[in-house]
Amino acid sequence: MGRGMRDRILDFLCERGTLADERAMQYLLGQDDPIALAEQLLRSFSAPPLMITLEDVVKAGEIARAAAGRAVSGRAVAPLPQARPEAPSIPASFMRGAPRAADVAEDIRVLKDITGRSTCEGTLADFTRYFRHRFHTISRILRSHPELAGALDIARAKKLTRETTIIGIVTEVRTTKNGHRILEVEDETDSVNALIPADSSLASDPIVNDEVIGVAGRSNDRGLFIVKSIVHPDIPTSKGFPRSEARVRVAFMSDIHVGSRTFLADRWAKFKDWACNGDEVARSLRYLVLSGDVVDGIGVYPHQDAELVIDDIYAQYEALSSMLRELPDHLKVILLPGNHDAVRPAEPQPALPASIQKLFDSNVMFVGNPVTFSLHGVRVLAYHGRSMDDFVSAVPTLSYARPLDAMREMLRKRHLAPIYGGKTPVAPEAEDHLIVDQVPDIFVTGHVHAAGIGEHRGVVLVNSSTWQAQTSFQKMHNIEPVPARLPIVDLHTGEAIVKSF
Ligand code: D5M
Ligand code: ZN
Ligand code: FE
Repeated sequence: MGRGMRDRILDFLCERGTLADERAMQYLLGQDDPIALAEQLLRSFSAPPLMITLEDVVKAGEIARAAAGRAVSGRAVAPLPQARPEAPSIPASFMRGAPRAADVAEDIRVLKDITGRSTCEGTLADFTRYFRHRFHTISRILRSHPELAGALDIARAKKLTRETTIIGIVTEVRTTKNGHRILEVEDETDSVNALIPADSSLASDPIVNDEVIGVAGRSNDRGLFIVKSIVHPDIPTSKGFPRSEARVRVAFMSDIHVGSRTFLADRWAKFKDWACNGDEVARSLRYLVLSGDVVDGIGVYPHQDAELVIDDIYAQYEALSSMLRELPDHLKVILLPGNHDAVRPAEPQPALPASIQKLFDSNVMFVGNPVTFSLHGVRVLAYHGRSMDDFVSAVPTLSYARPLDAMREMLRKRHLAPIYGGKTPVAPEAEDHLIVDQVPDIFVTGHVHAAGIGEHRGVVLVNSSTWQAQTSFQKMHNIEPVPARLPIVDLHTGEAIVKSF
């Protein structure tokens, strides 16, 4: 179908306050009746997103299929393009000079963890207090930026016509028919519609609901605040790596999904053999961080029971415990929960309960999700990463295949899960524990079953891999996992590698 249909679809979506990204558009164009499908698609949202993605289309199709008991369209959805990061070969510098981890005393300090400190009951007062804490904490970070030192209350800035700066929480993001973006920005005094012109270079900045930003611009006579620039809190540019004295290494895993039919026992066996009898790198591993979804759990997604080989939650953790027991004694395991684990799903999640902890040896330490701890003075922020589901659906330029990009946004926004009310359940604690208040040296997430290492302003980024092959649920969602990769970071140099099994 030609341009005519593309324009009709765009007009149809625009009139309803939304747009489709290119892949969603291509999919719609390939259908027999794109407008009817688009209409059906819009019905699947309580409020349409700024930009509809292919994932949204696929999901809406599944919901419709389940409801109608038949396919929306006979045609198959083209598989999503996936990046397949190949592990770089391990550099020689990583192979030499590291001490044996067994000779280095453990040095772990937990710096921030909700475990045992949860106070929230989920009342309306809790929510108000939660958002006020978010606003104040991130505002303080923003005010340390010289361009925001003189930021005004929104009520005052609305009365002035000269250029001013404001700080507020984004309560809504929408796009006008003409492609301008309007952010509703609120502080404790008032709120204002801030307009980002369609031709502005800021148009591609991924701004999401409930993040706190600084805005420079000026009020016009029609009550709009015309945006000149946007300031994200971000982290300082000048951060160096702290270089621990001990040259030991930390390895990262997540999403082992023990109990699942698709758990990759053979790849795990290769990892275990290497960890126990391997090279100098294996011998230099002192810590293993498990960032959630360590077991598959029970009843986490529809018809999961058909995909389980261990259908008892305790038996799943017992199996994991046996696997960890076979690893070298000096490898200290730090374990946080994810959305498949047996603890409340609302974030911040406390550590697994005592009834599960007692199944493990003392070399396993249980912490909450997220958690900040230090290893030999190197600060690690570990977060399972559920909010990436919300980032990927809210921001067209982010994808499941590129988790490091979403992680960079978390650091820029100084918040692990800014979007409230999406797929990530957030508990309104007295303080917002998902704020990145202390700048980490290493930031790790899992959840998306990819693998990668990177860097953002001196912070080492790690997305840890899975030990589970594609499930039928992931197949439906076109999620192509990159399993059995082990990111490893040197605590002395900050150097990171990924080893494949
Ligand atoms: O998540 C495994 C993968 O599946 C990860 O990429 C997120 C994705 N995922 C999880 N839940 C959903 C829903 N509801 N829609 C789309 N994609 C999803 P895991 O946490 O292991 O199940
Ligand atoms: Zn997972
Ligand atoms: Fe997960």
